This record gives sequence, structure tokens and C-alpha cells, in this order.
Amino acid sequence: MEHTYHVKGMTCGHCEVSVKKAVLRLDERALVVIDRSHDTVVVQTEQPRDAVAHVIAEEGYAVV
Ligand SMILES: [Cu+2]
Repeated sequence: MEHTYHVKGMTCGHCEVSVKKAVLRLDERALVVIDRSHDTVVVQTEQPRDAVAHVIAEEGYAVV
């Protein structure tokens, strides 16, 4: 399934990498597409929506 999140605080490429890595630790086969200009993170995964939101938030980014 596909989840779309609005994530605040991703200011540079390193932030994108951090978010991507956090999601991949949860599901190594997840597909993560980040559009920083729109603060969106789209994740294709079998993991539930809340679980993905949780790992993104744990990296220090606000999931709104
Ligand atoms: Cu950054």
C-alpha cells in the first residue's frame, strides 16, 4: 500500500537520507519518494501507516 506524509523539517539532502534510512530499517523493501519542495514523503510498504510515521518522527522530523 502507499502512504503519503507531510513531513516538516527536512532542510537538506542529508535529511532526506535520514528519513529514507529510517523507513528502510522498518521495511527494507519499502519504496520511498521524497519531495522536499512540497514536504511530502510517499512510502510504498506493507507496514501500517502509523508505524512508518513513528520511525520518521523518531528521526526528529514532524509528521503533520
Ligand atoms: Cu538536513
